[in-house]
Amino acid sequence: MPQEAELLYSLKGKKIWVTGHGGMVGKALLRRLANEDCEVLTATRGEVDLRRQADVEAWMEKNRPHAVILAAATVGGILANDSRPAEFIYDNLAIEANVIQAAWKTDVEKLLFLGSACIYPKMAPQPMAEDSLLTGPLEETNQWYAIAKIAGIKLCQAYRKQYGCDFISAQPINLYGPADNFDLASSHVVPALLRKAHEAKKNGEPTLPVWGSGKAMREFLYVDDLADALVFLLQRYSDPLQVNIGTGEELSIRELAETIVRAVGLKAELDFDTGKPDGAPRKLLDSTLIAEMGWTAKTPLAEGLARTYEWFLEHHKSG
Ligand code: GFB
Repeated sequence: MPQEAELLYSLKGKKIWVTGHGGMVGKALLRRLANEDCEVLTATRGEVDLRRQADVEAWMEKNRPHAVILAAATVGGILANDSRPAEFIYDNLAIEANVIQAAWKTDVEKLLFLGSACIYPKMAPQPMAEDSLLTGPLEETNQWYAIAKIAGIKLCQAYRKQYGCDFISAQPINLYGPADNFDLASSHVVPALLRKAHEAKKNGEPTLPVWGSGKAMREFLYVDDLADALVFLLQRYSDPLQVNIGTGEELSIRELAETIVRAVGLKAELDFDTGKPDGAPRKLLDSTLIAEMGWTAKTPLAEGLARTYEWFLEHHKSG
């Protein structure tokens, strides 16, 4: 294991604004930051709508965070991305532009922007390294979201170049974990299959519906590992290049469905619906850069899935 990169930014005594604190990533960040000697700031959508520039500027002027983690975003699974393109591009562009501009205006010392692995070209060589950004066409189903996330990375680079701001960005591979979105119309594959498997077991159904061919390859990162990586980067990274965060392990959607079926204790056949899109054929990040700085993911998929299912059982009692 490489030696940990040197501490560049201490969080001690700092006010850190976690945007998107109500979401799965934001909640994991609050859990992780509770171990640091810092003050965490949060704001509800009622207090500040991040899509409104005047709201964001007024809130930042008043609260003056030292650091900002930009985890707020309009997100969703493959179908939500494909069917709500305007929301995915507009909301995310507006949120990023407003928060980054206000962070510069209020002299924020450090900002971390959260991108997404879908920024890389559909046919990028696998595993996808940071330098494959903008080398080819995007996957069609989530190009709207990807363009917004690429713009966020470019905003950080531009403010660093023109104004010398210490704004960095990172992109995780597909995430899952407690407080994920379990709504079948907008969720990602892990919560969708956990819920569907749970319901199939409860109703004694002989099959489990799985979208697409099952051949698409994916890599999954447990959200508490992501939060740990983000805090690590906040403290130890200060460069324009966006940093990949993954586990280095991939599996097919079929294998994922089989793992979930076992985790839930369901006895059913998988029923693939090829009328639904597969999306990108393969998404595996090259996470060498962060590994060389001394950070690696800790939670094995089986353990992360078990904890996520536990959370689901606890919070969807009628489910
Ligand atoms: O997780 P998911 O929606 O995101 O889908 P993407 C991953 C794969 O799982 C696709 C299949 O091949 C789906 O067809 N799948 C199988 C299912 N059953 C289901 C199901 O019941 N629900 C869902 N949702 N998928 C998203 C992007 O792409 O990844 C976002 O659209 C974002 O922009 C996110 O980047 C991380 O990996 O295909």
